[in-house]
Amino acid sequence: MDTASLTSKQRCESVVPAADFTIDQAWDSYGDAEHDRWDRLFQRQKQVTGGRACSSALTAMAELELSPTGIPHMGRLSDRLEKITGWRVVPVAGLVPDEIFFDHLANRRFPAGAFIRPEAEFDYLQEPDIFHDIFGHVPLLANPVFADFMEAYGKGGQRAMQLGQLHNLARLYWYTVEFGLIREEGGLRIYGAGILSSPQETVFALEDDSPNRIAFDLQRIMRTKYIIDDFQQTYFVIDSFDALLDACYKEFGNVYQEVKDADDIEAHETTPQDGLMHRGTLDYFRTKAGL
Ligand code: HBI
Ligand code: FE
Repeated sequence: MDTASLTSKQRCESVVPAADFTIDQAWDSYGDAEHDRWDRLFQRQKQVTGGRACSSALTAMAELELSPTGIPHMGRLSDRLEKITGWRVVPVAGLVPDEIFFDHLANRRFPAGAFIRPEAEFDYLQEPDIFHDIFGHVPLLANPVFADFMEAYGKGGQRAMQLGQLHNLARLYWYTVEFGLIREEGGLRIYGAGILSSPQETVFALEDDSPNRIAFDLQRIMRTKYIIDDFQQTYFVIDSFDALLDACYKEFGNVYQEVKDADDIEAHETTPQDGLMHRGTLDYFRTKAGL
């Protein structure tokens, strides 16, 4: 098949992955339109994350030479990242099975989608593409403490699967790695990749009165449900990456035991024990639901 005329999404869907679900990025086969789309996504997001992304992400962008000069070559990007924290970025066709995902993280390999979203999904897509994974996740992997957290998460994931409590750990990933906020000198900032790669949620997460903003609490997060197809109704705030790592550097087995029989908490709910930094009005969600 003439792969030159395929979009990167079609190519990813047609290749047979290796046993660890990695594929060849085939960097030479991206079309000009796809490189241009990366540049437009990058320029828009770079502009909106200024003053809103955490300082670590902003400095890493420069260190890793992430720029609007076309889709990055993951091997060359990994050579730069590896020098800083030992992490590499490995191309995959899309979501990989949990145990494969955890094994990669436990070995300092971040699986990144090798396809870029089609123009029709420019503003929102369900599945992580190369822009979400590289613009959203990779800069934080250059932060040594967060890099340690991500490796520990991978190892914790393997254990959670053995205990059958993966859903508790997936919530930790969701409310930190994907949608986490951090307190900095100048105020709240973003480190979650799902926010960093979304122009609308970058503003909403920090500035809208609708969502709750609650101080990070490991057990509380593991009990909290989340929504996947809209802005978050609650964001959790860490004081620092050291605080996140310290909170998670404990025997997860005990934590799983503690949350095992506890009731789930709905995504929009607050509880009396919460370190409530902002009680959301939930207006955005009520309007959306036509309430
Ligand atoms: N696969 N490529 C990819 N990227 C992810 O972020 C990802 C995944 N598989 C599973 C997964 N995330 C989540 O279930 C994690 O919470 C484990
Ligand atoms: Fe992600």
